[in-house]
Amino acid sequence: MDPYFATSDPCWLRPENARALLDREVVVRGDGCAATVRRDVDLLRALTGLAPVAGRGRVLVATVGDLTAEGDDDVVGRVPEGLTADGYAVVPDDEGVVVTALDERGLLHGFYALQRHGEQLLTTDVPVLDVPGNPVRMINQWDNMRADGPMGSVERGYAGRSIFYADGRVVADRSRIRDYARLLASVGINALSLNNVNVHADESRLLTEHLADVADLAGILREYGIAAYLSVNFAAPIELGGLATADPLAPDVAAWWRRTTDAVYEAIPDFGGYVVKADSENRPGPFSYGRDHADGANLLAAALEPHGGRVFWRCFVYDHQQDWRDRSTDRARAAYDHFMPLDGRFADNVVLQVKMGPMDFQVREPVSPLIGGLERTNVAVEFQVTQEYTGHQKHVCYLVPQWREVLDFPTRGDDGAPVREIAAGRTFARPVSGVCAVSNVGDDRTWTGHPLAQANLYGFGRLAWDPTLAPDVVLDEWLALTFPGADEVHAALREIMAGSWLTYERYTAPLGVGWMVNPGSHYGPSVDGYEYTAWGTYHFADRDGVGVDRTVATGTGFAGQYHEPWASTYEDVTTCPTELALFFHHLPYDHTLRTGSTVIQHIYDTHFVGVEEVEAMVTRWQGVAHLVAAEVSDEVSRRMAEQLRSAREWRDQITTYFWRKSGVPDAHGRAIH
Ligand code: GCW
Repeated sequence: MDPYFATSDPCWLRPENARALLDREVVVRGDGCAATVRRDVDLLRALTGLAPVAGRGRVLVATVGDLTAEGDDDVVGRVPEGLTADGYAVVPDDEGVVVTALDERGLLHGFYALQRHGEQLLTTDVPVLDVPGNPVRMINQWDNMRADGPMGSVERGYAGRSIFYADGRVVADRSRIRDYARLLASVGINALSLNNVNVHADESRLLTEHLADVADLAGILREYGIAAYLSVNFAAPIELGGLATADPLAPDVAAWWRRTTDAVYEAIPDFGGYVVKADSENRPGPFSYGRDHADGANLLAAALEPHGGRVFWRCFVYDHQQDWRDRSTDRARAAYDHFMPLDGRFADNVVLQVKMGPMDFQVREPVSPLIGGLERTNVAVEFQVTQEYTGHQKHVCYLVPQWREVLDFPTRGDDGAPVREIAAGRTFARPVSGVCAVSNVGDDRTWTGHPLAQANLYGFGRLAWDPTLAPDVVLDEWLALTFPGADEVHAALREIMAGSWLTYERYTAPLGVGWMVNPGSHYGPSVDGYEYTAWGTYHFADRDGVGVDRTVATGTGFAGQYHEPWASTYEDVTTCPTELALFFHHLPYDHTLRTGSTVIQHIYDTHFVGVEEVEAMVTRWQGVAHLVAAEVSDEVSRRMAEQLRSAREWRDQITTYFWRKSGVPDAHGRAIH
């Protein structure tokens, strides 16, 4: 029998959560994802010893097609309108409930919903419909095949080594991968890219030499309704094919991609497609051949098109060899400047994958203007679940509120479409749009290093499925599933986690200016760490003020990339949201913000308050730690101690730096060094 989280924490899929389901007779029809449901039911019964209890009723799991064929017209007639691919309905009948869907993936999602919502959903007296808000719900692994490269086993991974690869090959024991697929499917993820977007020589060969292993991984994912993707090297025709060029317009290059892709589909008929990072941070791309990114993306799209595959082409393209003395170049502008002129030139199976902000997953950024700019191109918004700039999974930082804010932002201004509508492809009919996120898991027993960081993976999946879910609702779901029945723990963790993103923002880089982290690791404070580097991530603090002038009038002009009213709102310091004040403006320390506080006093206040909030978190946690299993609580306690140390270090370095620069003392006379 397959293992069920044999070597790891089951996260939110604790077998006891299935009790209400297992108390009932479960009848599953079908042999695709339905077979997975049947097997998981058997596994859960074996693990829990729970058998159907007389009088509790039965749960029938079957597609609409199946029900129709069996003559269950009454049930089919009561399926609410609006069922779509991957979605499900739960319809009460005389014997209990029927979980139904157009396809077997939908059955799988319904099955996990019955574990998530238990008795409440199983006893519904009205038919319930739940369909995904985004067609594409993708996770990107940044996993490397070897651990000895500069970025280790998982680039920006904070939870141990890759669960997919070791020593240059796909791991032999794939039970952990199956458990991961189960976790992802349980929150509705339907696509997974299997390797780092920085494709090194080993991973490049996943496409060719390791294809049998990839097919095996794709087979596991298929059982869970997840399509496999590979990140590919744009220069693969040279690297793997021995060609002299990777020029997207060269016929032999196109032929190589076609042949190679045909072979992939022969091995994996439902392969998802490619993810590409090109002309970005030393990755090869079309620029080397004097071509643009539409030429590059369409090359791969043409190879994938006959098979129904897609290219996720990343827009994280900027000059990472900037001269810090050059004030005319602004990294924030780069994605829009590169890709907006190409809108309309991409093939139908190209999806532009745009990071949520114009810079790089900072704790606070405005929404990328490219998301609202593109009108004739599929868009997927990229989020980062791994906590690269948000505390390396040593700090508690529940990111769902940040993502929800991005998804809600009415970036197109007057036509009102929020990012979530754009990502869902509802504006301008873009059928393969959606959301992607960089994974935060590794082979750590808890999957995510910090046990509480599991909430971010859970939350991303839930928001990808339903981008209108409230962050607190998602948090409550996660708490209930992860710490079943522990009300006091829920109350404490709710307080600790709900506002933890804003707390993190308070004690780190102020007012949207970003970075101020140690170069390379991106952990811990170093105010000038990136100030004189080539990365384009500056704060420009001097004795008079701080911030980046991105206005059209006097700065880099970035504010002008937005639709109205945002262009004017950001341009004008009196209307620019306070939390983005230094992202858009270089302000004197004595400038009065919209909050009534001066810039310098705001910096002091938020940093002192941020640390006080972490102190309160620690105290709150200490009150309930004994109610949680020791292996989890020790891990949380250890990491919280580090969070507190680090937050104090941030506070002290930031306040001291700005006091020394400005000479302005703290109005409240607190200790600055
Ligand atoms: O945030 C930066 C990271 C890189 C990463 C890059 C990207 C995979 O520091 O490690 O590379 O973004 O998104 O491509």
